[in-house]
Amino acid sequence: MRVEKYLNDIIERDGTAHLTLIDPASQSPDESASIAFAAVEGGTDALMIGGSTGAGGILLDQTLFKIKEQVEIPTILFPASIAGISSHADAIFFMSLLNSRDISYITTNQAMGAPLVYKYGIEPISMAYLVVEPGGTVGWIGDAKLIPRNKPEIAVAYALAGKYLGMHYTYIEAGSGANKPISPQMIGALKKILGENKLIVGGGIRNGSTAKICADSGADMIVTGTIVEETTNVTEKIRELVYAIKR
Ligand code: 1GP
Repeated sequence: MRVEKYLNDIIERDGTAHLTLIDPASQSPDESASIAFAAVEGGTDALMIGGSTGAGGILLDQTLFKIKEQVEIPTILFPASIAGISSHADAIFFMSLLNSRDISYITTNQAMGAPLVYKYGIEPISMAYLVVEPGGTVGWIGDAKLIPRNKPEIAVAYALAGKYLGMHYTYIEAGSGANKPISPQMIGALKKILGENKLIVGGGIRNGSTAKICADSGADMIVTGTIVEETTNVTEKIRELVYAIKR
């Protein structure tokens, strides 16, 4: 419970936590470590490590190894499949893509991966994962029956199901690089029914004002990924996002 408690304590203290998503397939392990270092300088709270395509094997291990040489904040795996598991991470978002049509993203990868998580002693953080339109690469790979962005009640139904199944966190996202983030109406409706359970929001958040709208609407954690790959000054960009969402 160490990483989960760390995140929950930050939410308690600051109102909202910021997570930086690093995709090992997008750059070299050394470059990922530089991004991680700069993101920590900017005030990010933890790193999510994963991606929909090619983020496994030696590349994943080396990325984590290099990152952990540079920073001390928690590294949390965000796997697309069993290939996204590494013994070098602190924790894993042990998630089920509840609105997938493909059972492998709902329970099969989880069953195949669970013995590795146990063997490696990685902390599992139980999470319901929901993908909203446009959904991006993860929507396609995960064969998600995309939740319409103007139908909060459908997102609420899935999130309630996840909560009743015992998942502590709900991650709702529009897909990496989405042209629009999750709507404030959907975030608000989700937070209302989740109560103490934590709500993570990501996909298409590129600046402080958008992050603030998500946080003010009820997000407990904000995830940004694409922006750290695009910006020329990671520290400054993360600082802008962190400043906007913390009290
Ligand atoms: C992907 O929601 C995250 O799971 C990050 O999205 O790349 O658009 O920040 P962005």
